[in-house]
Amino acid sequence: MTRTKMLIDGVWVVGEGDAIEVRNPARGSVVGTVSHATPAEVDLALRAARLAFGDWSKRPPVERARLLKRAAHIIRERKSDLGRLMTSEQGKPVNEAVGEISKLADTFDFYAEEATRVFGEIIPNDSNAYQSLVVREPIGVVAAISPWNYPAELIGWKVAAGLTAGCTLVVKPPELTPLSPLAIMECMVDAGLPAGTINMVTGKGSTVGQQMVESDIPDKIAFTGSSAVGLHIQQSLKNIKRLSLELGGNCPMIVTAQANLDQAVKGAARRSFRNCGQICIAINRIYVERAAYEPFLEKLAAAADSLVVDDGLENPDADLGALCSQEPLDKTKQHLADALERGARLVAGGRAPDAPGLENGLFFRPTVVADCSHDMKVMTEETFGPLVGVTAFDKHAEAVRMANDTPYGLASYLYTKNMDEMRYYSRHLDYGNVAVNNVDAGIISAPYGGWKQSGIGVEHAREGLLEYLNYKHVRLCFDEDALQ
Ligand code: TAP
Repeated sequence: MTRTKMLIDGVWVVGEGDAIEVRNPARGSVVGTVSHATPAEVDLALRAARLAFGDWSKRPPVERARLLKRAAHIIRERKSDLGRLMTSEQGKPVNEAVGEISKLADTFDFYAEEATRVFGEIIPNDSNAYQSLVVREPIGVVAAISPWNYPAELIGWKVAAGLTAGCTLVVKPPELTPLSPLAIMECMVDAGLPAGTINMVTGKGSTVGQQMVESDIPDKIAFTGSSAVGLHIQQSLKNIKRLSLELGGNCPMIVTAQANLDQAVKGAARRSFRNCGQICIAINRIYVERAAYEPFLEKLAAAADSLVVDDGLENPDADLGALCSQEPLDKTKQHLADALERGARLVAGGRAPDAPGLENGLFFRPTVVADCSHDMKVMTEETFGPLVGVTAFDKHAEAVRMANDTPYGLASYLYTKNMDEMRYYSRHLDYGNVAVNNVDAGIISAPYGGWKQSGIGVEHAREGLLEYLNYKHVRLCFDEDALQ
């Protein structure tokens, strides 16, 4: 099997390191190989980005925007192939993968449009002889590192915002899903991105990623991944750099007795089980006001049982495909066993699907456990699998206390039709995102980031672009008297 090449300084290189096999988690078969980048190759990529920065950062924004729009167009043209490639390495059903590719193209278009709207400010001084200009300039070289659950989008947020700002990048895709990110790089090269502006080196985070973090070349690290690795990255920096960390979550949903129960159940099933729960903003735990508790549980169990779990290549519109690797599957089973041992009630799932043809894949049915308490892992740790815990509450203050009882602060969800409840909960939930009567907490046009151990900085929106820019204060002194 030929190795898929890495992109360094505009050249596709095989790489001199060991081969890494990429597997289809639905079948266990090898779908491709990539190289483990050597330290010299990582260094070459970082140096190429540094060299390319001079030209790229000086180009007029409209020119950078034109290239990003062309990349968006090419990505859309190739979305079916890119989607199938993603499914073959990540496991999500093809329709979902193609949807992710479309959102990636939208991200490029969004930031291409923002490119020409990076304004500065004019600030009056104490004396009329002076004026302060505040201008924004690109930070420099960015090392971008991202995980496997959304192989295209999470890289896209960094690449689109970074390139728009005038930065150059070296990207390390996840070891489990490097093929679709490399194919996206091909789109960018075909769009005409100059050599060195965007580079991609493959390999393990603990070596390739760590080298990028420790190198003194990048001016910024843009990282999405677990809180443990995010903290490790923060602690391993060897010089001062800008840092964005988009980290883990442990996201609560609150359903009051005033909610539209059918809508709440639909939202709960979607955000607990989409992408097999392997999403940082997945609903991990649900608190339901006691009057609505049993009806909600009954409907959620039925909704979970109705979801189709299948090989995502064979069945593009399945609801759930395979989990991406053994690790989230094992964690799901551990959290389920822990909950049942501590007295939770299994109301849906709890096992692998029994359909023929799925025996070699990493599949698990969407699973709901009820009557949970806060000593269970399902309620306090991020499962990152198709498992959700549910419990009842009596007082709104109690629901807020339980929802906030976590070191994380990424996203929270509320279902109610009562305006006072909307106001109360959205004010008291300690989260970077609160979605009310919907479960789409992250949209490209609004800032998206976590509080507490869920990270620092934001992605998406104008604010996500500002993360790649430095302020420069230019203080001007005029001499109007000389004109008299
Ligand atoms: P991690 O293990 O943290 O890996 C994320 C990335 O970091 C991978 O590319 C990994 O490389 C790399 N990495 C690992 N060790 C590194 C090191 N020492 N230095 C530099 N890079 C290193 O996360 P994961 O388990 O793959 O992803 C799931 C986690 O990501 C969850 O906690 C989830 O909540 C979080 N997540 C957060 C968000 C947002 S927006 N907040 C979005 C998606 C996911 P390899 O994989 O190649 O080893």
